[in-house]
Amino acid sequence: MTRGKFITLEGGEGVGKSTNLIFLREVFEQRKIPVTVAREPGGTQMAEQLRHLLLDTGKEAIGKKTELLLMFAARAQHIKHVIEPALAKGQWVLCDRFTDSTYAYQGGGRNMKTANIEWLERFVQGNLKPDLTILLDAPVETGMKRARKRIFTDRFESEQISFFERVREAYLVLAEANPDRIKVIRADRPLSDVQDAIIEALIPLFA
Ligand code: T5A
Repeated sequence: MTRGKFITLEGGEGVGKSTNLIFLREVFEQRKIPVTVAREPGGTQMAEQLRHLLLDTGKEAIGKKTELLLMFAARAQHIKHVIEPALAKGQWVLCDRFTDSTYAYQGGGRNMKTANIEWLERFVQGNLKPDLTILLDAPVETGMKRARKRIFTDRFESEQISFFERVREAYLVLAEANPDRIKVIRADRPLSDVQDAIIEALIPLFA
């Protein structure tokens, strides 16, 4: 059995990750590629409960360390119960956010030490890394404008613009350091152009 491919979609708020995940699922289904669609934080019953704790604007402030550890706790469940079994069965896994989000949000946004994130990444994931990461990049204001159309604002969306500028910068630094894995696609243009660029980025994996 050939192991499936692991593809992640990344980017700041409102850049179009969920929209393009749906598009990609259709592309795979048309090509008869078996696919599992997932999101982080979340993806299992317990990980979705952790997502709720992480995104809820509750009364008790969540410390930076708690936030980081809960992200990896949810990820450990997700890997064990969804991602690894699907890849082992030959399915492709399409995931809305993964560990690059932790480097961007907890590392860039919250200024947490990269070395701590790297240690947790090794501890939780072993050798697991995405085969391809599509980084949708747009000016912060563009993404926020799109995200604001929604009724609910989660805990992260309540952050200052400067937080999201740091997140964007951290993503671009990651992309520069991992040019083979991370493909940056400009997301501040018509959706059809974004989707053409996504397909182009996928071609090497289809070969
Ligand atoms: N987080 C997550 C961490 O801090 N650390 C971690 O390790 C992880 C895994 C999760 C939050 O958790 C944080 C980051 C996040 O803040 P989420 O809901 O998964 O939250 O992520 P969000 O970024 O908040 O999701 P959004 O729904 O806001 O953004 P999307 O999915 O990027 O955007 P989407 O597809 O919903 O599109 C937004 C709107 O824009 C339109 C869409 O139709 C939609 O209305 N749109 C476009 N309009 C014009 N042109 C285009 N090209 C468009 N593309 C989309």
